[in-house]
Amino acid sequence: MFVDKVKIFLKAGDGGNGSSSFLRDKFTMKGGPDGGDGGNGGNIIITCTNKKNTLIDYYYKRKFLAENGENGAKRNMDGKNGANLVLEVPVGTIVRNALTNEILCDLKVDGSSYTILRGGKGGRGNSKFATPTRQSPGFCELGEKCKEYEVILELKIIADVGLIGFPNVGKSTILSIISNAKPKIANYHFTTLSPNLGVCKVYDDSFVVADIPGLIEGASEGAGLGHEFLRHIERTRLLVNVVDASECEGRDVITDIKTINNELASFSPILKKLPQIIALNKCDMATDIDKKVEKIKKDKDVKQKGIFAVSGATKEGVDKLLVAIAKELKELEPINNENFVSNIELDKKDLTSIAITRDSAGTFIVSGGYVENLNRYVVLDDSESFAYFQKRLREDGVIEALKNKGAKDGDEVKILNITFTFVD
Ligand SMILES: Nc1nc2c(ncn2[C@@H]2O[C@H](COP(=O)(O)OP(=O)(O)OP(=O)(O)O)[C@@H](O)[C@H]2O)c(=O)[nH]1
Ligand SMILES: [Mg+2]
Repeated sequence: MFVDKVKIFLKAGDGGNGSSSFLRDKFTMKGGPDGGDGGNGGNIIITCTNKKNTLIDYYYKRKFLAENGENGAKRNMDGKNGANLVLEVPVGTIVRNALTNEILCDLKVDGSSYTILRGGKGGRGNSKFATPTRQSPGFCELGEKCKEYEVILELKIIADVGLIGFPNVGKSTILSIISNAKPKIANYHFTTLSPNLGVCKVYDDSFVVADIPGLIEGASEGAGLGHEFLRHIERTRLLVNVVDASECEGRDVITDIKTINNELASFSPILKKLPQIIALNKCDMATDIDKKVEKIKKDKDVKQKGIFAVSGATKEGVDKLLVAIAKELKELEPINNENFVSNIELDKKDLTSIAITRDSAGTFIVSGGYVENLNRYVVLDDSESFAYFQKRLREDGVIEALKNKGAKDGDEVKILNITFTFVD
């Protein structure tokens, strides 16, 4: 099955918690703090590869979690870091934030990678908080927790040339002659169900050709299979409009060219602008080829960079078509094969936001990124840690913010899991 668009869930690994412990053994009565640090959580990395050509791996399994960091332990044992999770996608895969649709990265270089989510930092163990004046810290840090995000993976094939046309006109046959590809060829409509790629060699040049499933009238709105695949040719530089010159299925060459062009134009302005070569195929069965070529040439509505009479059956004219494609490509801007990586972070860390609400009993509830972050550093039943918590609330403006919201002496305030009485 060819899968070219999926929505998946990603979560980087949480950081492991630091440990709070003191050395105790039969030789040491009052050993110092020996709680180790938590390990860092694993990152989620997207790597693109030429070895894959569909996103099928992400169709059945939709949730991807990187490993969590292990907690620290006594005897200064640090927790193990969580392993990174590497997701392999085909070259040409665009990753979007599913909430905003913003592009996060567009990987086009085989083997290149992008770290989409970073694992949480491990918390420090209590031994890290020992100072000459504070020899027995009874607190440690919790590991940083990571949130789950939804992203869209979207494959957009990168090829120099796109072969387009009605079903059964011989697109795949032409691809099989001009390139190394071995697409399925048969005498019925919609033989090709997903894009085929082939590499063509003309003397010293080589380029990639994509053959997409047949288009029909209304393809740009979803008729037939076309709609799904039109976007795959948006990244090509040149189109070859393959037409059945034998008109054997009751077709008309000019009508066919125009219908296909209308579909391209209604699908996207990018497709409308792409230069086009016309291949009149099945000329072994066609009559009046020269007249047909002239008719196309004279039609001002048909913009073309050359008309070639060919036969996929006898291979007549195919070489000339190939040379013309190679020549045309030389005139065009080279394909943009560079990765794009946006500076938008999927998991922008929120360490500062403070939200104050009141519940039905009138208790002030303080929440937000600031509070969640503070949670990592505070152990409420440790007096030193609690003193630090109070200091932070004052210095970081939480007390001030509460006053602004109308908190007065004696009001109840809930932050994290503790409820206390507000004293100004
Ligand atoms: N006589 C003749 N038959 C051809 C020629 N080119 C292709 N065919 C035949 O036309 C039929 C369709 O060819 P395909 O290459 O599968 O056509 P397609 O455009 O890829 O079709 P879809 O994938 O269904 O869109 C096959 O039976 C081919 O053998 C040609 O030049 N002359
Ligand atoms: Mg085909």
